[in-house]
Amino acid sequence: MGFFVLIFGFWYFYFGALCYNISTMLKFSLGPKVRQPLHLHDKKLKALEKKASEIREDLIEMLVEARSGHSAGPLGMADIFTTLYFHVMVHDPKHPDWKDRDRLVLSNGHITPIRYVTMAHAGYFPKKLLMTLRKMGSPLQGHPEYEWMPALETTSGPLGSGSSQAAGMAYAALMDKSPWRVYCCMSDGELEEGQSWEAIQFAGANKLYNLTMIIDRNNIQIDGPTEEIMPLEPLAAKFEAFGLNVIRCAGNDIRDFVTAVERAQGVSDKCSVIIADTIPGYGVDFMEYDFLWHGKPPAKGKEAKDALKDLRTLWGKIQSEHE
Ligand SMILES: Cc1ncc(C[n+]2csc(CCOP(=O)(O)OP(=O)(O)O)c2C)c(N)n1
Ligand SMILES: [Mg+2]
Repeated sequence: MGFFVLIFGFWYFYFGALCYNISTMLKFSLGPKVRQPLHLHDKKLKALEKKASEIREDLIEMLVEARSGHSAGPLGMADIFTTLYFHVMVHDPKHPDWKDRDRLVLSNGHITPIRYVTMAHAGYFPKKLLMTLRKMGSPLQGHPEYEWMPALETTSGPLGSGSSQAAGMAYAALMDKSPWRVYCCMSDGELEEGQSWEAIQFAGANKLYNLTMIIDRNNIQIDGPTEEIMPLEPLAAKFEAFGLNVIRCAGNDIRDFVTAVERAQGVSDKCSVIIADTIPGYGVDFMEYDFLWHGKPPAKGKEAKDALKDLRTLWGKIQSEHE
């Protein structure tokens, strides 16, 4: 009798453990949920570029509908957000609270429209919700509200604060020996906010190698070019002085950005910062490099049509949006 109880007990636990493992594998081992080498094949590069174009178009349609919101920063960061959500980050839109997900903190909260569109494309929520941007009761507010959508990771808007939150998260992950990484998007104008440098100092001192800061170096802020208002250069040298691993890349070149992330992940004794040289308003000819598009959308009608035409025809390089 005792022998049968022993054999049955053994199989009971063995079978239970097997089922648990299989269900865990099924839940967490597909698609972007697995940490994979980041090497970018041509086919994937083309797919990411196409996705970024679609995202830019949806962004403009959403901003036009909202009649307010930021254009220049979000357009310039579309390639980076697409690459983060569709190639770099380990995450699961169906389980946004999965504890081992990578965290993306958007410190320059005003560019959140690009995050919303990318998240909708990734499957976090239905695309039709995008048309509720900035409306009363919508989870998609002009600056990200964690309370209304926890997948945003934080509430942001006051510049500088996200960098400290991201550094705290990365520090906690190291304390817990957790595998997830933290990405923190910041803007160049934001670096005028002193709190940023407290966070950078903390990240350098604590060798937060699991934190990658990404600076949207588009050279503009609300009132004009950054170098005229509050010069930041030599920016790379400043980060290096705080003990960070500095990488510079072309922010609208997806392959270059992926290489920068690979280099950041290859360093295990320093926090990395990617200074991404982006083009504000990227894709819309009359917006590119112009700080006046920092905080307004194209008007409904001709302006909106022209912007969408530029995006669909790649600045007129192809004759019609259907080619
Ligand atoms: C602490 C704080 N001060 C001021 C602002 C107002 N503000 C919002 S965006 C912005 C300009 C920041 O420059 P940048 O992010 O580089 O602009 P972009 O490149 O996105 O046009 C300012 C001053 C703020 N959100 N938080
Ligand atoms: Mg800027």
